[in-house]
Amino acid sequence: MDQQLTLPRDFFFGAAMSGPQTEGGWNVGGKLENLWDTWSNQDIDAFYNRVGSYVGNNFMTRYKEDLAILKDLGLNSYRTSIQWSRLLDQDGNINPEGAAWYHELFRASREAGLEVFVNLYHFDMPTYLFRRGGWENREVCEAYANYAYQAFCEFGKEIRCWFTFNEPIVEPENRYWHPIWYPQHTSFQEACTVQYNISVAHALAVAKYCQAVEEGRMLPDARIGMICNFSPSYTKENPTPADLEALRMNDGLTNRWWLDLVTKGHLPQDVIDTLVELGIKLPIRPYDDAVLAAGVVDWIGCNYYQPSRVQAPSKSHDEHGNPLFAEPYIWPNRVMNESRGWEIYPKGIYDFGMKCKAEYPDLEWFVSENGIGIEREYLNRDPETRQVQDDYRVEFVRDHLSWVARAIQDGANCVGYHYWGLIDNWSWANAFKNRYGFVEVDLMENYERRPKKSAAWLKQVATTHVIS
Ligand code: BGP
Repeated sequence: MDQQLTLPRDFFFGAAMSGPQTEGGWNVGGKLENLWDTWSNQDIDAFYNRVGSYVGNNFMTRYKEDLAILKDLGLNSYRTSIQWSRLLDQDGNINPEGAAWYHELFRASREAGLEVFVNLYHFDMPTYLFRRGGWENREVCEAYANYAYQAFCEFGKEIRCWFTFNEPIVEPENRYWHPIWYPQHTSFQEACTVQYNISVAHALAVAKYCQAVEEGRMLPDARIGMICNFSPSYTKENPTPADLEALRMNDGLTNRWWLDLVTKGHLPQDVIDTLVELGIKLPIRPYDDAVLAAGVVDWIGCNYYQPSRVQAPSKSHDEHGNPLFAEPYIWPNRVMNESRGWEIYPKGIYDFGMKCKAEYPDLEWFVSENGIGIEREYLNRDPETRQVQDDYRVEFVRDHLSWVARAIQDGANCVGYHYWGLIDNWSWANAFKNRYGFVEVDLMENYERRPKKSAAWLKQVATTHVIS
């Protein structure tokens, strides 16, 4: 793309991170164990280089420095998450030390001139609730609604932008359907139960948000949303009816499920019908229609890393007896980020914007995560300055931002861009394997922060809103 593109002046330009991946302090100040801590304690070999959840990227110690870095790079906002296991005690009441940490973080952010977007849940179920069934238990949805309400009451006068969940599809998929994360189950039925109950939990939390608004506990311009990894779904160029059917269910389960919930207050009927035909039992209770109807939000975040390309499956069930809706389709022109195994397809963000414009025209959205994680990046150092030379990061972000700018030009209702992992952070079971940051975290030097080569470019774009 040669034409110079710009982003709107009032655009949210910032960073995304999460509590469990940055804070550290896993067992201080009354914090309870969450599933990451429990998995780290039980099976540290499951984590890359045996680095568990304990320290994050040491944000609780270095937050002032990190906020100064964001500010210096010209960013105006960032997203993090409150950890349920830090904010509340086992009785569902505020843990004063946990609350004090978030008050201090939000105060320091205000002082730095940064708007904080607060997400309430980022894959971090408190372990005592997991032991009561986690998202398979409807009572945990009620407990989540209580947690959300406590957070609204505690921080309602400090925070304007709230989100109920980050990527709610990921726990059903990675914990219950595919054995990727603890407890590594392989049951599509369980995954559906969890996905349904998370949808209920989201709607209950939005209802609590509305209650807090009515009670005058929130800022006048407060807003609530949900953040999803909407990976635009594609199939082959000349698809068969079976390919299109694969596309319908893939897109239906991962994208339309949440888009319908947050814009229409119900789940997509064609997807529910297919699940019922397959004998899947959703834990639907009487009056759930009314519960889910409360789930409509003010705006959404779209985490975009890669497209989803699918084709008709070659068999109807997998080795665990779960139904197979689709198989990956390898696009002949694909470009890969080999470190992460994800396709790089910047135009996907434009396609998402156009889809929203066509199908959900009133919906405001922003890019809530986008980034590139590279393995063994520390080998690409300038021999003299030792600075990481990450030109590929500039290329990746420039290409994506260009498509964001084009989408806005073509009428997309996109109001911001948050880069994921601006300062290297802990990435679940991959720990510090793939580095996303514009700023390096040196694990050998007490988590010291050092700008990579790309940081100067980011600053230029963030301060001018011109994509250079
Ligand atoms: C998103 C998550 C983030 C983050 C990111 C990068 O799905 O919301 O928490 O981790 O992906 O992925 P990964 O860390 O697996 O490389």
